[in-house]
Amino acid sequence: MSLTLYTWQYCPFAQRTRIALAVKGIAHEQYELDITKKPYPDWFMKLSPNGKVPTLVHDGRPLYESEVIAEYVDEVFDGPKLLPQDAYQRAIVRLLIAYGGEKFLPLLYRLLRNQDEARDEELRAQALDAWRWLDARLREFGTGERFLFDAPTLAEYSFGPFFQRWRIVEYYRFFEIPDTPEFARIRAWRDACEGLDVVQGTAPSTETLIKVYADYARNYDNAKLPPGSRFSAFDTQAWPLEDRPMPPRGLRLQASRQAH
Ligand SMILES: N[C@@H](CCC(=O)N[C@@H](CS)C(=O)NCC(=O)O)C(=O)O
Repeated sequence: MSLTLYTWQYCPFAQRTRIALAVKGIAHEQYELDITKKPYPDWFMKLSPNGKVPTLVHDGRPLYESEVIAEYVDEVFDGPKLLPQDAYQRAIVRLLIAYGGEKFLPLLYRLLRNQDEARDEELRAQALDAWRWLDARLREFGTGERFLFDAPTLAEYSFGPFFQRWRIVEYYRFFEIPDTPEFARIRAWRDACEGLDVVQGTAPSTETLIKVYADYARNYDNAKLPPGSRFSAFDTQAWPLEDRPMPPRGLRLQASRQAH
């Protein structure tokens, strides 16, 4: 059996795949794609026509989209189940994951990339609505104390990486979840997801994520070079993380131009 994961260590979706493989205990090769070097090699585009990590190649057969990969891995390999046995619970896990990809994460990027400080409050309020929605779903469908159900599932393994990335927005856009009863369930779930060993063990530190996503705070995504920068913040080879100071909180393009 051969299994190779094409990954990028800072990507929350690739982390979901790394978590799935770690929970199942599946030995595999890992190939770190340099997402700052475009166009990607032809051989990679043949495996992954959307040009995205994660991409998993199992016995020569490629697969992409982290949710699809996780379910495939769960079906094909032995080890602890990533999805619940119960069909209704499985559906709820998928429902939450769909919301994560379609709503929860895009709101994170919108707030992080916002350059108009006057709009921060509105975007923070929209983001809080999404957290509130999740809190309500956890109360509606959850049967667990801290996890959604009794034991972690793909819901926790998917949202763990997302919650870790919300820390970036706390830093750059002063986003906070109010410490009120209204958010008690989602806070407890966030802490439970982030606290899982497998989530922590597959993620860079918060400080590293803050440094790597500094260009997003200046609205330059996916390794695009902001004016005046020699290197993309994604380019940890050309610009080693240990050589970088912590970027200022509230960073935006305008502020960073003034700073240099
Ligand atoms: N829906 C995809 C999203 C994957 C994704 O957006 N990966 C990003 C890194 S976080 C990527 O490969 N970006 C490279 C590019 O767009 O060039 C999944 O769940 O796998």
